[in-house]
Amino acid sequence: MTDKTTIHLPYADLVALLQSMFEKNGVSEHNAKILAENCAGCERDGSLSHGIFRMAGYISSLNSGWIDGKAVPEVEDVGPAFVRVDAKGGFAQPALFAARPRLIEKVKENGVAVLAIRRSHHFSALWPDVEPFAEEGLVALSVVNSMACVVPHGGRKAVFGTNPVAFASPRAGAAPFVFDQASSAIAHGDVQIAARAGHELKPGMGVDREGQPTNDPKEILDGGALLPFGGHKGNSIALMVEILSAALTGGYFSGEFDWSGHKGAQTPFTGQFFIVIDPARGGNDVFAERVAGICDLVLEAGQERLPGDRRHVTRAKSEKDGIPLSIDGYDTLRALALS
Ligand code: NDP
Ligand code: PYC
Repeated sequence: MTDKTTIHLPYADLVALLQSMFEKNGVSEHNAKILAENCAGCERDGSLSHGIFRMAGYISSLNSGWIDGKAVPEVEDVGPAFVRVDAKGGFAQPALFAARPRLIEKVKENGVAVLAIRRSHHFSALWPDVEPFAEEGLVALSVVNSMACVVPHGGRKAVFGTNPVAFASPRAGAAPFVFDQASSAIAHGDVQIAARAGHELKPGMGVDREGQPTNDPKEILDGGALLPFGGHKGNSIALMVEILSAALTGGYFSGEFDWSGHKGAQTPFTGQFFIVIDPARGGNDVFAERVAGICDLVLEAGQERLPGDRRHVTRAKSEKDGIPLSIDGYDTLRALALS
């Protein structure tokens, strides 16, 4: 029996649709292609909090004048192992794209290099930024801060963003090992999705506007806040992300930028940081086999699956059958595209 509530779109068709939407809303052709591939890749892999669900937010932000969709990032070579980019108020992904060749050259030359992006908007998942490094045999770690919606452990006022950390490593005989996780108990996007669907959250994820624990996503969005994952430990990771992504890069902290003059702005204007390592410099020529070995041990010990496995299963299915979009989601997207 065919499912009449879902349509399946080839990746290339979704990219083309999203690219035209970005271009129609003031993004240059070059930047629009990068963003469309990123967004379609999230949808293809089932990273639904950062797939087509985000298009309304991208468009709203662009139309508010908060982002420069045509920004041309300025890449600066500032040391043997240090690349810096001023994203000039544009998106982080074109800044990464512009800096990548120089960054990889430095990693090959020195065994390690860092990339500091500032004055950038990041509105997506972080795994698409690190996974390609691991596909080229490199180890990569990236962090990005966002907008203040997370109260520090034991605190009363939102200071941190949902501040994800993503890590990617080559793994012999399999796709790279990749994890990508917010330092809040749940990503803000998933709170919005739960609110829209009328679902309660698990306990321990957020507080209402009075600072009282709540499982109601609407109360969290309406003046409440999220909590760091894992109490004081997640809190320190969120703080580290602010330090690396903003203090070190010259970008804004999550609670520092002022978007009040841009009605409809939704994209955080912060910074992003990367460390990329050539594992061959470790003197261990079976690095990727060792990574596969420890992953196997974890699975043999009883962990049901590894991070990234769900995405790869979803990706394989999308590549075979097309990317599943609910008819409602597709109609909303097309309405946005025509508006
Ligand atoms: P999840 O908690 O859903 O997943 C975090 C990681 O854990 C993923 O790598 C996931 O792999 C893995 N994982 C989940 N369940 C299991 C399991 N049962 N066993 C083993 N591994 C598991 O993600 P978050 O809610 O923390 O974040 C969602 C997204 O939001 C991320 O992509 C993040 O980058 C993005 N985000 C972006 C922000 C920004 O400022 N741009 C801010 C905050 C979040 P898998 O994917 O395979 O399920
Ligand atoms: O889901 O927390 C989130 C988020 C913030 C910015 C982009 N995504």
